[in-house]
Amino acid sequence: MPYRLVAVMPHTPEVDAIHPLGKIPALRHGDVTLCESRAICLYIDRAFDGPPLTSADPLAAARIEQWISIVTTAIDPLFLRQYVAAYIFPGTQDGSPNRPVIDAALPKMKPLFALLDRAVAATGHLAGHGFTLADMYLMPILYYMDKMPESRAMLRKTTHLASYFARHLARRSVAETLPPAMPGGRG
Ligand SMILES: N[C@@H](CCC(=O)N[C@@H](CS)C(=O)NCC(=O)O)C(=O)O
Repeated sequence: MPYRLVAVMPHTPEVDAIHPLGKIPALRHGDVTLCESRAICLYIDRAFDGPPLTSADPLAAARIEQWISIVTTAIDPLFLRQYVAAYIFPGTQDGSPNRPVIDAALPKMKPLFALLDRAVAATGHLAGHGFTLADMYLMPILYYMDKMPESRAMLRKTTHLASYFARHLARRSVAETLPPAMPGGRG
């Protein structure tokens, strides 16, 4: 769907007006306001025509939700909020990457890379045989993994996951939603 991205920080008045905790993303569509990414995706999926992001089949839909939940509760907190954050919001005096935080994350990330590698090995997707919302939750995380040195090496070693990432990165919808360059010249 066509959209207009308004780049605002969390806890600014525009965001606070929509999200009770001041978090992004937040959506405006006419008079509708919504927050929380899963709720926003549900609305977009059901309110507009186009290929479904999830499935009408109960078990297929549950498998998609299962992987969204694993990505949001196990992968995202470690990969993004601990590891990537230690590079881009390091909290160090000179702004250099926070090595203790990075070094603590790496051994915990390794088995999760292996888990994801196994998950996509059979069909090239996280759930079922097509590109779904579960893959849409994972792709942005892999995008950042490919930008940082240790995670890039881990990603390249997981052959199924690496080819999954390369294949889906070429999708038009992924290319059109790549984030702006990161601070420090990464990406
Ligand atoms: N469960 C939320 C998480 C959103 C979230 O954590 N957003 C971050 C930026 S990626 C944020 O706004 N952080 C500010 C804060 O937590 O105070 C969702 O899925 O939308």
